[in-house]
Amino acid sequence: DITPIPGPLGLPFLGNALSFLGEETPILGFERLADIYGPIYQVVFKGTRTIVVSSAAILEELVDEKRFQKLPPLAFSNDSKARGLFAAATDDPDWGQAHRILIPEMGPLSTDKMFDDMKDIANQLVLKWARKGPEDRILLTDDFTRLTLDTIALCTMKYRFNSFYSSEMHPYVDAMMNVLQESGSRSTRPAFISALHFSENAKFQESEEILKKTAQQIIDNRRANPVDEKDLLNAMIYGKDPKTGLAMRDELIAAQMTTFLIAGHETTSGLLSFTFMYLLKNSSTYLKAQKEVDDAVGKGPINLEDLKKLKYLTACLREALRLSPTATALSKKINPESHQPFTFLNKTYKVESADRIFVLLGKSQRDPAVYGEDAAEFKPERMLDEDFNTLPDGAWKPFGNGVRACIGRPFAWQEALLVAAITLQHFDLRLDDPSYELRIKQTLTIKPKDLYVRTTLRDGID
Ligand code: MNH
Repeated sequence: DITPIPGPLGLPFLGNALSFLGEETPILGFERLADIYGPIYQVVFKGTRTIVVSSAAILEELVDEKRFQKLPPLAFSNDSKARGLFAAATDDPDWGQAHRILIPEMGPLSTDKMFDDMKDIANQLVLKWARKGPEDRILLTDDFTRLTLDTIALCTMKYRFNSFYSSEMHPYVDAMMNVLQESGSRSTRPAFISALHFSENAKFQESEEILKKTAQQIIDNRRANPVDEKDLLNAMIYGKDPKTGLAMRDELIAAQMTTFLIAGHETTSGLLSFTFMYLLKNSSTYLKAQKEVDDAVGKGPINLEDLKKLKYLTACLREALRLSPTATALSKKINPESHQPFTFLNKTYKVESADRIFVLLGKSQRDPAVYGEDAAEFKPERMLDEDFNTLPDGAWKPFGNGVRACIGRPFAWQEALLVAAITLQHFDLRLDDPSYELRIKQTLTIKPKDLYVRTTLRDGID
């Protein structure tokens, strides 16, 4: 007995695109429809049915890799000569090759070795805030974006953007923002309307060129000045796929670099911004986190071993990523050989192989069935190891799942923990506007909008 999936009526051939046109934060549009139509509903974009899911119980079915797999986003462009890890399909040989070469480079052992470089950039942030002092009104998201961009570039390719030494963002960042913004809009806009956006399209192409050029420059520079370093860039230039014995071609290396620079900084910057936003809006959690850092680290330089002691701060990061998953959604499709329908709340829903399944993590991770009636509140206590490790499978998936899960998770975690700890250790932060209420800014990822803070250097710290 098949239950039909509810949803708004679409206009023929525009599908449901119209209701999203002009929407600055498409993810909130999807969430609003979930409030109306419930934990499973359907919309039609560009002739494809999208089944939008908001419950942890359904996500628990979707993470079963025998039945479902990742459906890559409509990529950054139509240029399909070389797709990076994030955008490639799992059966694309380029994905397999890059995955096998890069997985060991991004594991916990490798990220441990990046600690000193991470600290190098974190100290630049500390120095800037200390020198500028409490008179400076800091747009927190911008400084965290400088930090995460510089960190991913230094740690993985020994390249310095030196973002803290200029007031403008690096042209690369502008180009990237533009590509992200435009691909976000394109994903909900009918193709024939996109085709009419002439100036946007020209700028999009120009931005993509900047991204490619920057990546190729870094590769050329490395070939001209080889370093005896076990970093990601060397792994890509000299590494061989253990399965095929083949090395990666330049074009594919460049695609991976763009992927790493984009995927490796936007999301972590957002995570840090949201974490501080929640800590500052919930002062008891701020004080608790700061005290934990004081007890574990003291006033001296922080080291890698200290991070493992920060159980509460770890829980704060998990809780922030639960409430505000910076990568907002997962895209899935049914495996061709699997014909089992969904069951949910004793109902059966049918999924076709042409359907896109779209999981709203901001909803599924606030599911009252898992987190209770206070699911929307920031309560880091519920994310301490014991409870965290026994959560149901579909309850917390901000890094995706299975073979296509985030390859940068250990990296992001180490960086976020280090930076949160080092700033709490050195500064007292406060909101510039104590009555700040969260608003969301969305490119492909989300960040808190207009989050301004002030910082005061604490006593006895140098
Ligand atoms: Mn990351 C895939 C979230 C940090 C590089 N990342 C994913 C996916 C999610 C995700 C979700 C899976 C998407 C999907 O199923 O379609 N990533 C995050 C979050 C953070 C993050 C929330 C930080 C917080 N990611 C990072 C960092 C890097 C990185 C840091 C690089 C160092 N992520 C990737 C890459 C992929 C990915 C590369 C694609 C992996 C693959 O499919 O093989």
